[in-house]
Order: sequence, then structure tokens, then C-alpha cells
Amino acid sequence: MSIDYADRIPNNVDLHEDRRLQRALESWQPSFLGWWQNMGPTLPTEDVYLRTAVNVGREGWAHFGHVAMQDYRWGIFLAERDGERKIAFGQHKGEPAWQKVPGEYRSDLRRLIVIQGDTEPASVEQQRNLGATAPSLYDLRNLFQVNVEEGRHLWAMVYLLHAYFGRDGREEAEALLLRNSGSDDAPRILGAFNEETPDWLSFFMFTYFTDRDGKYQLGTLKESAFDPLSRTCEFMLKEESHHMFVGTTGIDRVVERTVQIMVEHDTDDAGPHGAIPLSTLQKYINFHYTVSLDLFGGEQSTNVANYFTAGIKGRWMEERRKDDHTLLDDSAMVDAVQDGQVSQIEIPALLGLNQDLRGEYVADCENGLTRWNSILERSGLPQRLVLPHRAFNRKVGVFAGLHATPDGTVVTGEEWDAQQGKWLPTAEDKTYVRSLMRPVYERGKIASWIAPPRNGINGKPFDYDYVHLV
Ligand code: BYC
Repeated sequence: MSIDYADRIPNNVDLHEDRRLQRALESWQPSFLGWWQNMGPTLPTEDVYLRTAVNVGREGWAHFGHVAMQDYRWGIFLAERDGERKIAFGQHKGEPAWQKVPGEYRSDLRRLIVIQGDTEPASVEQQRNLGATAPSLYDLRNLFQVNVEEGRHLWAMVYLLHAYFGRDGREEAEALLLRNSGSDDAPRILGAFNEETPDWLSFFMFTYFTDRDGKYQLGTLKESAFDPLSRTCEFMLKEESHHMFVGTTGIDRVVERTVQIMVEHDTDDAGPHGAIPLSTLQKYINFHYTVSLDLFGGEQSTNVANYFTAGIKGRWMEERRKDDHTLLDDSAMVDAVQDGQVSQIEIPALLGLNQDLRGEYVADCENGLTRWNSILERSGLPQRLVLPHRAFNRKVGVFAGLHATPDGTVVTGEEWDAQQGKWLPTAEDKTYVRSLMRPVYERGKIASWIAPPRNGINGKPFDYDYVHLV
């Protein structure tokens, strides 16, 4: 399954054998490049040490080298096809996976692909100005790697729209470049993708918490009966793991620096010494975690029940689940609000699948907290970072409109408003974080508020020339 780089659009789907599709995608390509010029990274660079996919197999799938970003070879890469693949769940369980879109599921599938596709360019737009304040060349390179791969993930969804959804697919592909993050007239579809990513702390939080929603959503689409979608998501997940690595180790390094300063100056407040105070880190965690929880949809959803029954969206690790994979007779406990208080109710399992996925995600998020707390613990500090309660600061689902504190206590709207500055980043916190964001573009140097990474990229040292600026 090696990739054909001789084509104008690199691909491993034999694009040259379908002239109409090739022409349609080639006519979308200039729109994509125009979007990248206008909405992509703003910092001018000569070249960047980037990885490019050269194969989709298990071993050695990526090539690393310095590339001018506008010449990056965005393309279409699907994981290898398993000709024997059977549908693993829902009413079509046991039937062969679909190579075409069944008419009755066309609009639901298109909707899911559009929502997924919409998030990818949105994140590039959110991060476009971060190059101006990168804490090191290593971090700058990682930002650009994430950006080009999100651009490629847009290509992945656009390929599906063009290849399988005819004219309305082509129209949706155009529209993906017309909506913009934070726009008043044509915003991105999901809430978290209209929030700002104005500083590098937000970037690391975004790549830890929001990219991780991507991991779980892609994991459920990888189970899809629609085989081209499944194969696309399988390969996207491979690329995605680096994005979460950037988030996890980015926050590790921020905590590490904060802890160093706290110990060195024997203080609870690292702020006056040029690092990010733990209390500010906690507020950023509270914000990014809760807006990411909103990305899982409602706790009770007929949409997700229909997707599952139809076979178009499965569960995380569907094939490892020990049940009948149709869930027709099963029930599940989901969050509810009763008499103004947080509680749980029993509902048909099919309706509760958004919460099922959210539960997997939350457990994974906990791992980050364990890592960061172990940095505090190793340094002998008693403070700990925590994930807030799932009812806190929610805009989607049963908790939307409820005023819950980070520990889950329900309070009045007035009390919540009066205290929210203790829980979520205030204008002052954001201004302070921004004041630390001064670019460090010298090889081997690092900003004051973050520790250097333990290792470089692809075996290169930290002081490697990862980016050549103009
Ligand atoms: N914002 O039935 P419900 C990634 C709407 S991230 C605004 O509970 P459902 C990435 C919903 O559309 C992963 N609206 O929702 C990360 C519905 O509207 P209608 C992206 C929302 O459908 C970082 C209504 O509320 N991929 O890849 O079960 C960087 C009722 O809701 C929101 C996907 O999300 C919201 N947050 O679940 C780069 C996968 N939530 O029908 C990339 C595809 C709900 O009443 N999407 N609504 O008009 C899905 O699977 C589902 O659409 C959702 C929502 C899980 C998002």
C-alpha cells in the first residue's frame, strides 16, 4: 500500500483510474491551497522538518525532511483493505462491510463526515497565529506538523464526499472551506472549534483534551460499516497520536517548569517568577476539558442510537465488547438532572451511547492528571490538579443550564457568576499567560515558562534546526 507521489494529488486509492473523480478533486485542490494561504499559519517560514506519509503499513510509514509548507504533499491515504471485513454491530451485523453508501443511510453518513471534516480546518484556523509566539523551534515544528496533518485530515473527508456523495458531496466539500472558526456569519459546526486558541497553554490544552475527542470519535467511525470511512479513520488515528503527544508532553513541560520555580523560590505562586501558576493551569484544564465534554453530544440521543443500529458509527473498541453488539435488550445508566440535582437514570443502552463514549474519554483524560500530579508528588509538593465534575460549565446535554461548581455542587446562577473567576480563566489570567508568550527562535533555546522536551523529533536533538524562518 505505498503511496503514489507522481500524481498531482498523492494517493493510494488508484485515483488515476477514475478520471472524473480525479478532475473533481484537482479542481478542489486550488481552493484548498487558497484557504491554506488565507487561513493557515501566518508566520512566514522557508521550510520545516515535517513528516509525510509514504506508506500506510505498520512499519516505517513516514518520511521526515525539511519541506516548504505550501509544498507539503497533502493527499489521500486509506489503511489497507480487508476484503473479508464484516460489519461488527447493529442490524447488519455479520454482513459484508459496504464499499458503497446505501441509499437509506446516505444523509446520516454525509452529516457525520461533514461534522468530522469541519473540525479539521477549524483547528488550523484556531492555531494560525501561534507561530508568532512559539517557545522554541522544536515546539514551532510540532505546531506546523499538527497543522499540515489537520489539513490532510480535511483531504481525507473531502475525498469521501467527492468519491461517494455526488453533487451534494462536492457542495459540502466547498462549504468546508467557507465556514470559519469564530465567524459570526458562518461559524464552524461544533462549539469547541469556535473558541480561540490565543496562546501556547491553550494549544497544549487543546491538543490534550480536544484532539483526544478526535481520537475517540475517529475510533467509533473506524468501526463503521462503510469501509472507505473506516479505512480512512484508521490511518488518521495513526497521525493523530502525535497530536496528543504534543498536548500531553506540552502540559508535562509546563507543570515541570512551574514546579521547579515553586521549589526554587519556596512559593505557591510561580507567577511573579515568570512561570504559569498552578491555579491558572487548573482553570485552563477546567475550561478545555468541559468544552471538550460538550463534543460528545447529549447523554440521551436518538441520533447515536440510529447511527449504531444502522452500522454507521460503532462504539470504542467495538469488537472487544462482550455483548451481542446490537444492544436491543440492554439498558444503561446515564446522567440526568432530577429536582435540580445531578443524578442517574436507566435508559435503553442504544440511546446512551454518547455517554458510553464520553466515559471512555474521561478515563483516558485521567491519565494526564496522574502524570502531572506525579511531577508535583516527586518534587514533594502537596498540591494536585484535578478534572472538574462533568456537570461543571456545560453547554450541551442534561447539564446545560445547570449551575454546578467544579466539585459538582449545584448552586444558584448568582453564586456561580460571582465565583466563576476562581474556576475558569479570567481576562487577567489570559493577559498574564499572553504576556509570557514571547517567541524563542534560537536553536536549542526555550521560553522561561516551559521546560525543554526530553527528546527531539525522529531522533534529532532538541537544538536541531527544525524550522528555517524567512
Ligand atoms: N456543538 O443527538 P445529540 C476532531 C447538536 S474532534 C453544537 O446529542 P449527536 C478534532 C447535534 O448536532 C471529533 N451542536 O447529538 C479535534 C444535534 O443537532 P440536530 C469530531 C451540537 O448527533 C481536534 C443536537 O445537538 N468528530 O476530530 O448524538 C482537532 C442534539 O444532539 C453539539 C465528530 O464529532 C456541539 N458540541 O452527537 C482536529 C464525529 N453536540 O440533529 C479535529 C461526528 C450536539 O438536532 N459527529 N449538537 O440538528 C458525531 O458523531 C455527532 O454529531 C456528535 C453529536 C457526537 C458531535
